[in-house]
This record gives sequence, structure tokens and C-alpha cells, in this order.
Amino acid sequence: LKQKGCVIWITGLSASGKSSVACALSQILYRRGKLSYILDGDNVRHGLNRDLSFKAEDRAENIRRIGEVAKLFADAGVICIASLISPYRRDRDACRALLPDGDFIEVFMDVPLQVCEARDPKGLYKLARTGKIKGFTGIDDPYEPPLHCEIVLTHKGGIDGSPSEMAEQVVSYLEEKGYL
Ligand code: GGZ
Repeated sequence: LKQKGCVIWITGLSASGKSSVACALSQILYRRGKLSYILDGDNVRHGLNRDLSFKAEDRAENIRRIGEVAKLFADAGVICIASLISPYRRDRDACRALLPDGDFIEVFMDVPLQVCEARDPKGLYKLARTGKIKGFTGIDDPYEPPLHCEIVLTHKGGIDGSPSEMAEQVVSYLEEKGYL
């Protein structure tokens, strides 16, 4: 097997585009003959992590489990794409510490709350604003942006910020670092 595994950890607010970038990235990798696997917080919460709520200690456990599973995929030579809010720096850093240097690539979806809230694809921000959901990230629960991440994806910038253009930025990074 020639493929070197790694973990692409995509963090950001709800509706910041994490899952879309994860999906676009996995499609590009597939076309290049590279094996990848997406661990999406929202999906994993239906199975492996269905016992977990959104309180801080359960979010920490959600992130810990996904970090451990991502490490297993990377060990197996797969490019594992983890997309979850992962709002706490401490929890993300603990996942980073599971992997050899360089193999944990943190990607920050730097999209302002106002933009995420305007998108509101599932109406969750509206429910959070009206108090029907408590402890919603960005509204009445914290989000700690990374201080030193490998890649920052912004919704504006020179290019228009479509998921596939953002995914291409990750691909360039992987090429540069020898993962592709
Ligand atoms: C944040 C919530 C919440 C609360 C439900 N806070 O954008 P989505 O809807 O489709 O994906 C979000 C998902 C967050 O799960 P994660 O596993 O990524 O979160 S964490 O890393 O913090 O454990 C959102 C939905 O679940 N959702 N309630 N209170 N997002």
C-alpha cells in the first residue's frame, strides 16, 4: 500500500460548511484513487455516539471517540476526514496528540456566525434564538476557534468559497506535505 494515512479534522460552527467540504474532498480523493472515509459528527451521533448529548462533557466524549476512530483509520492508511463542531480547543488538541506529528491536519471553517445563521439549513439557529434548543454552539454555548491550525477556509477571499474550491485548498496542502 502506497497511501499514507492522516486525519483531516474540520472544525467550525453548525452550517459553516464542514460536511460539504468533507464530501467534496472525499470525491476529489476518490477520483485520484485515494481511499478516504468521512466521520461526520451529526452521523456518528446516530450510531456509535447515540448515547451522547450536547453538554460539554458529552461533546468532549463525542470528540474523543471520533478522534480514536480517526486514528484507527489513519493507522490503516486511510485519509480520514472528521467533520464535527468540536468547539473546545482542549478536546481537539487531545485528538491531535493521538497522532504522529504532521498526521493531524486541523482545518478551521472561518465563517462568521451571522453567515451560518442566515443559512440555517435545518432551522436550528431559529430554534436556539427562541430558546427551543438550549446550549446551541455560537448562540448560548461556546466555540473556541483554533489558534494554530494547519488550514483556514474562509467563505469569502479571492475565490468564491464553494465547497469544492475549499476542498482543493486542502488537496494542495496534502500534496505539499506528501500525503498525495
Ligand atoms: C450544536 C447541535 C446542537 C447544539 C443539535 N449545538 O449543523 P448540524 O446540526 O447538522 O450539525 C450539528 C450537530 C453537531 O454535532 P457535532 O457532533 O458536530 O457537535 S460537537 O462536536 O460539538 O459534539 C447541529 C446539531 O448536531 N446540533 N444540537 N446544542 N449543534
